Amino acid sequence: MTDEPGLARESGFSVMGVVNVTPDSFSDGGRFLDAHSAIAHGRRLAQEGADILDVGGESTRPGAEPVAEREELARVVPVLDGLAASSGAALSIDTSKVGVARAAIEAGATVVNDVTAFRAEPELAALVAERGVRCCLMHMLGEPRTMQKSPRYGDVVAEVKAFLEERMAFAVAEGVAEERILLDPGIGFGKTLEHNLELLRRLDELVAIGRPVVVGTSRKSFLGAITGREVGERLPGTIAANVLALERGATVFRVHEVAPLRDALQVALATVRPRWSETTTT
Ligand code: HH2
Repeated sequence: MTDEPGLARESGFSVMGVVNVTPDSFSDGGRFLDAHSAIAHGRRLAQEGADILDVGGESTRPGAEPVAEREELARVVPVLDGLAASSGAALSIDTSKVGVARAAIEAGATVVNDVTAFRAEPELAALVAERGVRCCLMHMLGEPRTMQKSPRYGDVVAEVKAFLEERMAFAVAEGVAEERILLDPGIGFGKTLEHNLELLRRLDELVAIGRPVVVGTSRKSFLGAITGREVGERLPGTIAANVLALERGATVFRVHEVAPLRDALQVALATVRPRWSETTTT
């Protein structure tokens, strides 16, 4: 953990609330497409205890079509403006485009969450370096349009780890301070059910890289594959996956429902790392 806003909760973990301003996101597409409802949703998540709000204007669900930069900007900038003025949470921009990230940073974003880890637009690394913001580098095999078409690995954890180390080295070579980098295994991004479970089971191997690990399991299809639940009924599965990730050392949790996750993570953390409960209970 660092001492930066949004990551330095006394509680020992950070919750990243998802604010999708898209017509087609896999679990909440179209619900918050107009800026007013997206801002109201983000505020609500912040009130529930989100440390970071991750604002996205392009869906990355399997099969999603790319969005033009102008459209992505029109979706996210008003929402970031509104949340910067009123939410009190740190703001993250979920984008792979340097133009969108630049405008988002102008509007107050201090985290660039790039699911391509600077592969789509490598110049994004220099922007992150120059502005001194944080970045989240995520693993994805292939690209959203095709990533779920028979993904294959030898050792999924070793390959994801090598990828994240290589991307981190690239970012650092571009001038990004190492302490501003977060890493994410990319649950559901070019992975089968078994790959996702193996990554969660051995998450400590990614934590060993030495940077905060972000996990995004919320409502994802691997939970549906196990439980048979529809996308809106996957909160219990989401909680289980996040609690296990916390136990293995993840510190940032990207979720659609903040309040129940906070409670679950607080209890889990008090159990596995008792020193945290000493500092947060009276
Ligand atoms: N998952 C999604 C999007 N962005 N970013 C990170 N760092 N980690 C993730 O696991 C992750 C992410 C997909 O979830 P969602 O935003 O709900 O859906 P969509 O991409 O369809 O908008």
